[in-house]
Amino acid sequence: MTGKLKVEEGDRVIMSRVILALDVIDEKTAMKIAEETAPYLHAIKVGWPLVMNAGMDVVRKLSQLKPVICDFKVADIPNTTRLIVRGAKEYGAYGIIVHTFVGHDSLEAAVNEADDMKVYAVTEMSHPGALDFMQPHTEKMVKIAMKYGVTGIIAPATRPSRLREIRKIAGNLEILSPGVGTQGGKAREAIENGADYIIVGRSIYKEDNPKEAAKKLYEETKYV
Ligand code: OMP
Repeated sequence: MTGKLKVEEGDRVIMSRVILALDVIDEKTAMKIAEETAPYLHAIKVGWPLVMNAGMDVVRKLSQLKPVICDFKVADIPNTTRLIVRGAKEYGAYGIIVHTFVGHDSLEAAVNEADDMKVYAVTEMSHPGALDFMQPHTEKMVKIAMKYGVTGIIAPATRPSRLREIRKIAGNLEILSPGVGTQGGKAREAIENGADYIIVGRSIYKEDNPKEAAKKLYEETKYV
């Protein structure tokens, strides 16, 4: 995504750069936070913490509010990858996150099975441990993700200079950037350095007023 976003028509928010990482474990809480924050979100990301407690039906329920990205960080052989991607699709997911380091055949299996569901490939994670094994291979992973036709990649808001480097090689791929807030990254800085969307969890759902927190992040990034 480039340039200015079309943002509001009257009171209705049309587009946002904020993806909520809904890592709460209780379904009722999850639905409440999702309902409150939805007007300020581009999508909702759910992962193992919520799905293990609420079951996959929560993907369907949340999809009534916003597109849902299943963060299953799939890292497996092509056949298992296909089965997981198919499962997410059957529950109405909008997108799925897979690992890139597993290589070309698993990535290809994910993209083929996903069909019109979006595939996002992890190329560099936001935590310090990503420097141990991942970062030395980021560039190669971005290139292979592009080659196999993913919709977007995951790259760290905690390292804006890396985001800038990754954007240079990622062309028009969407960049989803986690690590904003609690992990130390800054929303606007991430967008200014090449991210299209920020992924934010605790700095929204752990706030006293998640709606206000989401709105603030939305406002902060909407014209970047
Ligand atoms: P907060 O740190 O609470 O904002 O949560 C960040 C969310 O993004 C969590 O759901 C993480 O699992 C996820 N995430 C990262 O924090 N770092 C990454 O490198 C990749 C992800 C991800 O794939 O979403």
